[in-house]
Amino acid sequence: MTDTVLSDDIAVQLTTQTLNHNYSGAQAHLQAGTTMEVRKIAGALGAEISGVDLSTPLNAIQAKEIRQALLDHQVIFLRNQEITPQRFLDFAQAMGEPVEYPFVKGLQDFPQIIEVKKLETEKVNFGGIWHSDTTYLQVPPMGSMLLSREVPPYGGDTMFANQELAYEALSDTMKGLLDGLIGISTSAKADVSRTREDRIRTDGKEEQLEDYVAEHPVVRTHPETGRKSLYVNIAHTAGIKGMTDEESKPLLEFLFQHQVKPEFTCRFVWTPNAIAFWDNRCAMHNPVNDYHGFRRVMNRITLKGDKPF
Ligand SMILES: O=C(O)CCC(=O)C(=O)O
Repeated sequence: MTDTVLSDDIAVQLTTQTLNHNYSGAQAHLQAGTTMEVRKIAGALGAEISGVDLSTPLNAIQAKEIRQALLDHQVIFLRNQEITPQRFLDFAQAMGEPVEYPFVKGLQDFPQIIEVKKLETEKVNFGGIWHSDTTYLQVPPMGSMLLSREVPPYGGDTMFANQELAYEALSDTMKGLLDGLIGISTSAKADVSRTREDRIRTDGKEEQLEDYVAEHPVVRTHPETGRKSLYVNIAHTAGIKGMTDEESKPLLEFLFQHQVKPEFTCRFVWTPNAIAFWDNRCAMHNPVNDYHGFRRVMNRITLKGDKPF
């Protein structure tokens, strides 16, 4: 760590030396006056950021660098952030526009923060299937973030998959076939609905739940980076516009398997007070349900996106 009484120049020098010593080969980025470091955790996607303390407001440089790290790595992680719901919301507001989750009530006084939890007595984990968040909405979220409040002694990792790499790895002929197709997403697919049941029972919104359906391109273009990625997922994509189920099923089944090949993924091992912030426009995620008998509690915020194109 850098001693804060040092001048910025010396502080940056010292921190650089520390980085070179501890993390040779890691991707590091230092800016005068900050000690933020961005370190990849896997070949495909994912980077851990250190040198940021979210218990005080971010300055503009830090906010910009963190946002850039998200675009560069698709999912970013910050550990040791023991912060209040208000500070978590402040961080989310510095990254985008927090919105409410459709099915689950927020915390008292914080409607945009929901609890994602699995109790000791439960067997099903919330969102426990590969997906990009709520693609059944007309305007699906740009990103989502989780802050770990209680973690099991082992297990409960979250996996992520890079959908730009998944698209890139396809043959030109398959890319040509997929470009221009429209996928149909629904909130009612049985496998994912089951993963929400426990939470809806305890924390569900009172208003009548509706099923949502939305149409989005099978290959979407990232509105900030311009890169193309696959935008179907086994949790929500139920068909392809203009195709019979018989026609779309084998194609979708191929894509569902292809898009989560191990070489497109990374895996985050949670510690208490860690944050994961992912970009739903180009990455999918899947929390691993391997910790029956233990409790896992997260706070989650969703960030507003735009209509996929
Ligand atoms: O619990 C997790 O790690 C992820 C949960 C999830 O799928 C979500 O919040 O969208």
